Amino acid sequence: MPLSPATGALLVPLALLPISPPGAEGPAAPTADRVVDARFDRADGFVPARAITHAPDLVPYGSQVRVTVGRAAGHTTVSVELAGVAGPHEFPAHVHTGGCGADPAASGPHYQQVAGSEAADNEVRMTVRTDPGGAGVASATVPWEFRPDEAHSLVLHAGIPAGPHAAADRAACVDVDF
Ligand SMILES: [Cu+2]
Repeated sequence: MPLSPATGALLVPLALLPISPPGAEGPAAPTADRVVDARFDRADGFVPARAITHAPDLVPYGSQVRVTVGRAAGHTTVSVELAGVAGPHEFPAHVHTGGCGADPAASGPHYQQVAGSEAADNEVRMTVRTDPGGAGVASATVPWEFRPDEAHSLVLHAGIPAGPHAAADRAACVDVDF
């Protein structure tokens, strides 16, 4: 069905509204923070979710996440804010290479700046410690910038001591194009 002229006239100005803060425009864009706000949902929903929970007991449907990626002077800072999740709890959080999927393993291995390096800051890792109300914040800064199109998710691990890197330990996943 074609849009009525009135509807079209309304849509065009809305589409042109700036969605970034004024400072994010123009040449300054590469240093602007990138923000992903999402609510965790099931992986097999009718509308593909940007944030998927694999463990609703720890990360309930509807709980919230904000991931902020900031770059400055060759450094990258990744911040994670959680609300409405289990607490108090410690969620190890890492940047992974793959996108999120119904299979927790879809997010793939950790992104590494230098493949195979054991350097402490070779990966983006942090631990989000939530309060009794299920809110928590953490951030990590590394002295490099992501290679384009090689890091696609932030994974929240359940923090199960027996399996820190098993797919079963992946409690939730957020799609972020770092
Ligand atoms: Cu991980």
